Amino acid sequence: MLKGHLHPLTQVERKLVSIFQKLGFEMVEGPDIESEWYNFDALNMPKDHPARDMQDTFVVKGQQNKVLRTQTSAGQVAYMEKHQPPFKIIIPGEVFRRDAADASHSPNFYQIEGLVVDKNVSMADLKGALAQFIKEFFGESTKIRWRPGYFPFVEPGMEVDVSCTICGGKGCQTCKQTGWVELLGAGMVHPNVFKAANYDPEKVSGFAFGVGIDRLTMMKYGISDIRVFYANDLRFLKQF
Ligand code: 2U9
Repeated sequence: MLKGHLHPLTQVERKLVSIFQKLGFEMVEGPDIESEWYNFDALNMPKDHPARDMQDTFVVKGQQNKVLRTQTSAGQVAYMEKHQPPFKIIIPGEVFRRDAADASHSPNFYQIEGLVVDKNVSMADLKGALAQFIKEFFGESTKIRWRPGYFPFVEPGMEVDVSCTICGGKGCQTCKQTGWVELLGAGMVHPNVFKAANYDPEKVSGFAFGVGIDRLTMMKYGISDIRVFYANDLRFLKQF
């Protein structure tokens, strides 16, 4: 009898959730349709922010101020309103952006975002947690490079690169001969985000990160086109 099995993105999502659970994170889920407040304003992206452009976001017809979430952090603000720190949460889920599909873009993709809030959370805590996750997912010998980066909801923000998982850092097509590939974004939660959730930024601090599940899956298995995940071609799916 021919049995079905889990989609590669689901397999990787479950693996990621289990890694973070071992690090003490609790999994939380949020809705696909969010208010503009949770998706943008509360994340320090005011009305004039370029990411809010209708060109980039799917707006839900007939429902005022509702959008398809562009990032799962929308649900994390809602979580903060209902819970008090300390906590460590991850939210996996599908997100939506009005990007034309090509080898590295899809209008719907999967993400996992993490949020840790407590007293005296530091950048060292952030780097420690992400290094543990990266080494468990890609292997102990993976090298990590931390670079400054900008995201409106964190300050300071950073981008994290890993030694190319395809060539091991020697240089290939995937890493454009640099030996490094960009893996994820992270940073210390912006005081304005805490204010939006009615937390006192003088009393609490936190770190957050976001990572594309499609991208991780592509890097782990050497897949060069994101569209294969959504094409339902059994010749591809059966390989997992
Ligand atoms: C709260 C506050 C801040 C989550 C973060 C990123 C940086 C990031 C991208 C990675 C690839 C999205 O899937 S992607 O396109 N995300 O770079 N995400 S910091 O920051 C948060 C989350 C929750 C309350």
